[in-house]
Amino acid sequence: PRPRAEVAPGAVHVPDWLDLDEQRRLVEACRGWRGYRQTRLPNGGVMSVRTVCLGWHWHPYRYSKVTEDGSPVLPFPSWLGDLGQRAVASAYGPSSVYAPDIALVNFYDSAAKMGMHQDKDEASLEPVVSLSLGDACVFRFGNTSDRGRPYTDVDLRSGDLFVFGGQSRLAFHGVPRVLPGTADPGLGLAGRLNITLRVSGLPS
Ligand code: MD5
Ligand code: FE
Repeated sequence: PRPRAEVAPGAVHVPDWLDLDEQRRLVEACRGWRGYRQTRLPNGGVMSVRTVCLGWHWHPYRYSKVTEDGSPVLPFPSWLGDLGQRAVASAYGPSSVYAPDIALVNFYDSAAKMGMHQDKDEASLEPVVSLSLGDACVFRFGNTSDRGRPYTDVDLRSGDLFVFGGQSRLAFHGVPRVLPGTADPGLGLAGRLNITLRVSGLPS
């Protein structure tokens, strides 16, 4: 089995955190959330991942309660907050408290990538919880100064938990590639889903 690892201070990888039934239930939930879109960036680019947001909608580079077309953002379900609390307790210990109010759900087809970036649009520096489903990917975990080296490449597989907090919260990171065909056939998912849970720091 792959060991749990603190890749950098505050960045904890917990392989196989979700069992196959929990993964299936999360994939079903992801299928039920409608409105996956490719985000258009202010520089004219279009992201290759397809995203749906819960709780607060991410626009590059701010959060609001409405999507680009003016429809209300989907609600953030309380069960997902409970899952986030359990995730942070697994990574950091049972006394940690965590109350996320944003989920960004990203779907990667076999060609999708995410360039190196920082997650700094949240008004809170509480941790980000990442849950991976379906095909594995190469996750590139970098430094807090720039997009370049040093970085560490981590294999993120279906069911893995990654929690990014503390000194790692503002690290650059990205997904240089998905590894097509690596998902458990029993999951019924071609491609990769990633759920990130975050704390907005905004008034509800
Ligand atoms: C993904 N998603 O696999 C990644 C996993 C995103 C995004 O990057 O913004 O949707 S979440 C990785 C993450 C979040 C916050 C901090 C750090 C990594 N980090 O310090 O490396 O689709
Ligand atoms: Fe990110």
